[in-house]
Amino acid sequence: MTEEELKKTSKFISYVLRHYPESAGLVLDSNGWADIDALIAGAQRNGLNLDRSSLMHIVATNNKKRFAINETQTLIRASQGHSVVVELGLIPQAPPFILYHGTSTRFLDSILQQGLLKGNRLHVHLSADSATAKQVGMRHGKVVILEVAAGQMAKDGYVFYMSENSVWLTDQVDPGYLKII
Ligand code: HQG
Repeated sequence: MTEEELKKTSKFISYVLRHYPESAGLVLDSNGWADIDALIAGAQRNGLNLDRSSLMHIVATNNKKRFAINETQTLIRASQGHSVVVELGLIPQAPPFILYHGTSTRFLDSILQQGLLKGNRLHVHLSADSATAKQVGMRHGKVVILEVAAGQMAKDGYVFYMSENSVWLTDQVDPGYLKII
């Protein structure tokens, strides 16, 4: 596969494992796992040239380590970013004092009023460093980075998780914990 094909296929896998498994004829179990052979067949039906070795290559080289494989190498799931309801079995973890969220300036008024909301996804996504937050925010337009007082939130009883690929997750962030930087 060319770099372009790898990227396109990786996006397809994210899409089906996070949002629309039925579009590839997949059923996720309650923990978000899908059968690898079924995913390969579904990708092929959607015109992608995927086989087991290229799938394993995509999983191993994905720049954000977006996908996890089970021990017997029969199942695959996305490590975060779902809109379908799955139980990832994440264990609450004490966050660093400060986390970051990159977003677009066009969302700012709403965010400063309502706080960060998870929208369609299962969690609000936060980054451990501002450079990552900048990249996340740039996907949406003119970027603005918010500092999140995660340490204070934890003291106030909010729960944080870290996904298997090191994205910080929480349910919501009230405006009082946000600061534009
Ligand atoms: C914004 C990528 C208005 C929020 C990234 C964001 C991440 C509000 C957008 C993962 C709002 C949702 C998730 C409010 C939040 N009013 N807008 N009250 N609260 N928003 O894509 O965090 O590459 O669903 O700021 O790296 O950008 O796909 O979330 O701009 O980890 O693996 O609503 O996706 O990972 O956008 O990104 P998204 P996100 P992958």
